[in-house]
Amino acid sequence: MKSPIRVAVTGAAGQIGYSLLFRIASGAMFGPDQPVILQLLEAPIEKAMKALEGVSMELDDCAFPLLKGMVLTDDANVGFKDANWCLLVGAKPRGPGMERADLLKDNGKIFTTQGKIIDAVAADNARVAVVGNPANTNCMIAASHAKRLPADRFTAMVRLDQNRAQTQLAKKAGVDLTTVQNIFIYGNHSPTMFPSFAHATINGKPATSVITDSAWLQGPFCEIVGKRGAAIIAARGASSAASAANALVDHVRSLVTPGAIHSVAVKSNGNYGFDANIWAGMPVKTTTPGSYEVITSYTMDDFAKSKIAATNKELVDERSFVTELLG
Ligand code: NAX
Repeated sequence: MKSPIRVAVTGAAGQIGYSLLFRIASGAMFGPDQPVILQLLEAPIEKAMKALEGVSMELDDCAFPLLKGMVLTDDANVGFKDANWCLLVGAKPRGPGMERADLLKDNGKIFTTQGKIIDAVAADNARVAVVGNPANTNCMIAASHAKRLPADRFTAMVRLDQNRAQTQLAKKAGVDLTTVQNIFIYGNHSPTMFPSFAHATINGKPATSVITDSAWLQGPFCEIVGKRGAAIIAARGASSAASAANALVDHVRSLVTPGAIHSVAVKSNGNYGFDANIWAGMPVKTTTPGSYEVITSYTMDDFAKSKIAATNKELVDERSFVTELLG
C-alpha cells in the first residue's frame, strides 16, 4: 500500500464539496491504490464549520478503505499543512447587484492569503487546482504570492467546459461521446471561453466533416457551452455542483496520468496569442504525475483567433482590476 497523500479542500462544506469529497475518498481522483488524508478547510463561520462536521460524519459512515484521516479546520495554516494537493473550491458567490470587479477584489483577497500560506506550509511537491470563481484570475493571484512553488504548479479548472463541449458535439453528431476527442477550451472559465471545435475529432475524423453545420458550431455550440452554467442555475435554482465536482476529479486525474491530453487553465507564455502572465485555458499533455507541457502545435483560423482575442481581453481586464492584489 502506498503512503497516504494529503489533499486540502477549501469550501469543503459547500455544494461542490458535498459531491467532491466522497469521490476523492473513494479513489476516483488518485486511483484505487492511493490512500488519502482529507484536510478540509472552511470559512470561520459557525454554520459552515457545523455543516463540515456533518459531512465528515458521513465520510466516516462510508467506511472508505482509502480514507486514512480527516482534518477539519477554519485555519488555512492547518488546512494546507504538508498538503500534496490543494483544491481551492471555496469562494464568495456573486451577490445581487454586485459588480464583477467587486467579486474579483473580494475573492482575490481570499486567494492572496491562501497563495501565501500554501507557499509557506504545503508540501514541496504541492499542486494547486482552483475552482472558485473567477477561477483563472484567482489562480493567477494565488500563484503570484508563491515564491517557493513554481507558477506551473497552479492550474485553474476549465474541464467542466471541456466535458460540456464534448457532450454537445456527441449529441449533435448522434454518436457515443467517447468517440469525440481533442475538444479543448481556450481562455477564461466564463461565457467568453472558446471551445475549439476545428481540432476536435469524431471517430478519428475532423468533427467539422461530421458536423458540417458550421453556423451551429460557430454560433449555438459556442453559446451553449459558454452559457451552460447560467442555464443550469435557471433550471435547478442552484449552480452546477455535481458536474463541477466530477470535472475536478477529471482535472486532477488527468494531471496525475502521464500521456493524458486535456484542457487546463495554465500560466500563459504568450502561446495562442494570449497575453503572457494571465492564466488561460489551453490543451496540455501530462508528462509525469502532476506535471504537464502545453500543446502549442494547433493552428488557429480567423474565427478561432477572434474568439481567443475576446476571451484574452476579458482576462487582461480582470487582471487590471486586481493589480494591487498581485504579489
Ligand atoms: P458554495 O457557496 O455552496 O460553497 C462555497 C463554500 O466555500 C462555502 O461553504 C463557504 O463557507 C466556503 N468558503 C468561503 N470562503 C472561504 C474561505 N476563505 N476559506 C474556506 N472556505 C471558504 O459554492 P459551490 O457551489 O460549492 O461553488 C464553489 C465555487 O466554485 C464558486 O466560486 C463557484 O462560482 C465556483 N464554480 C466554478 C466552476 C468552474 O468550472 N471553475 C463551476 C462550478 C462553480 O460555479
